[in-house]
Parts: sequence; structure tokens; C-alpha cells
Amino acid sequence: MNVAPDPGKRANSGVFVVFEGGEGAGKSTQAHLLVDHLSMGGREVINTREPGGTPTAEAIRSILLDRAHAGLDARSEALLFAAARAAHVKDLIRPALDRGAVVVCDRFIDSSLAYQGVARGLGVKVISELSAWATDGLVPDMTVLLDVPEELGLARAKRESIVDRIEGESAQFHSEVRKAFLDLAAADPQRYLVLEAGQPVAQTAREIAMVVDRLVSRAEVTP
Ligand code: T5A
Repeated sequence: MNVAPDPGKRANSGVFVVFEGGEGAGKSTQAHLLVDHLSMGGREVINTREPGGTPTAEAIRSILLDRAHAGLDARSEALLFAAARAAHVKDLIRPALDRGAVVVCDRFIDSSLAYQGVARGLGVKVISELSAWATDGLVPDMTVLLDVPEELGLARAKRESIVDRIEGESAQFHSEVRKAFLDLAAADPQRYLVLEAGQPVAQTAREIAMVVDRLVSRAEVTP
């Protein structure tokens, strides 16, 4: 199965780094640490997340994660994620990249490919096309995949908060999500950094910082 997204437009002058992975993989933890690290360099750094990041997209997030909408059908779910992403890209991500900022985002299109395209069974091609349309073809410069066995990730996530609508899906669902992310990474090794999320937080943070520093330096030399 080829689950690579269609090639699209990359960020213009800024640098766009995305964290992906299953529930409780440590994405928010690592995104915060990376933002702290990059901010020390004096460059503008934006920390954001999906679904969310703008008032409109955060409102859509609350519908998507609320267990009151347990019966939400898969197509509506996919369209809501795409609607939130369109607002997020237009109002926050694209303007920040155009200013030359580094944007660090917790989840992006590949989450839709893995969750809605594969685990919900809507198909990677249709979700890829929908996402490319919603974002006008924006593709991350780098995607960090934190790979975690689903039982470990879910146990971590459950410690943090009440189980949301998507976390509450079956073990099979989360296992398909994990495999889909690994397939995406294998199909685009240039863009992906895959790390085993069971490592100590500080070690993972050092590995990510090293690779992102190189990417940011290259962007400074060739704007
Ligand atoms: N979704 C999202 C879709 O279906 N389609 C889409 O297109 C998009 C964008 C988002 C949900 O929406 C779905 C996916 C999700 O189900 P969310 O609440 O944002 O919901 O879910 P997550 O992104 O999964 O957030 P989590 O908080 O659950 O996971 P994180 O951010 O990966 O994990 P984090 O950093 O909060 O860490 C969780 C716990 O683990 C500890 C942390 O301290 C924390 O307690 N931890 C570690 N412990 C030991 N060792 C390590 N290395 C650790 N790293 C973190």
C-alpha cells in the first residue's frame, strides 16, 4: 500500500516542523522542548497544534473530541478536520512561515491520512486530495514521528486526561494508526525522522534538536 501524500508546495521562507504519532507518544512534550530550544536562537518560533491553533479551529476541535458526538460519521469527521486545518493554515501557519518563523505543529495532514484515511477506511487518496485542497498544498519541511506501541501510548494519555472520542476507539484502530504512520514514514524517508518514543524524554529532545538545527541553518543560508 502506498500511503505517501501527493507532493505539494513547501513552506516559502520559514521552516515547518510537524510532530506525528499515536496517542500519548510524547508529541506535545517534545514540541514544547523543541520550541524552548529554538527560541534561544532568537528566531520567531510558533508552537501550535491540530486540530486547533486558531479560535475557529479550536471550536471545531471541541466538537471532534467530545464524546457527546460519538455517532459522528467518518466523512463528517474528515471534513471537520480539513475545515479546522484550512483555517489554521490560512490564519496562522502560512502567515508565520511567510514572516520567516519556525512553526512547530503537533499533528498535521499525516494524522488525517493515518486516522481517517487508513483506520477509518476512507482511503488515503481521497484524504490526501482533501488535505492538499484545504492547505493549498502546504507540506512540512520535516516530520518527526514518535513511534510508540499503542498500549503504552494510550496508558500515558489516560494518565493525563479524560479519554476523548478518538482515544476511546478500539485497540485494532490504534494499531492501524501506528502502522499507517510507519508506512508514511517509509514512503518519504527524506521528510521523516522516526524515533522510538519509549526513550527518555531528554535523549529524544537532543536527537530532534540536532536534526532541526541543521534544517533551520540550511533555511537561513538559502531563504
Ligand atoms: N486526529 C487529529 C485525527 O484523527 N485526525 C487528524 O487529522 C488530527 C489532526 C487529537 C486527536 O485527534 C486525532 C488524533 C487524536 O486522537 P489530542 O488530545 O491532541 O487529540 O491527542 P494527542 O495528540 O494524541 O495528544 P496526547 O496528549 O494524548 O499525546 P502526546 O502529545 O503525544 O503526548 P504528551 O506529550 O502529552 O505525553 C503524554 C504523557 O506521557 C508522558 C508525558 O509526561 C505525559 O504525561 N511522556 C513520557 N513518559 C515517559 N517517557 C517518555 N519519553 C515520555 N514522553 C511523554
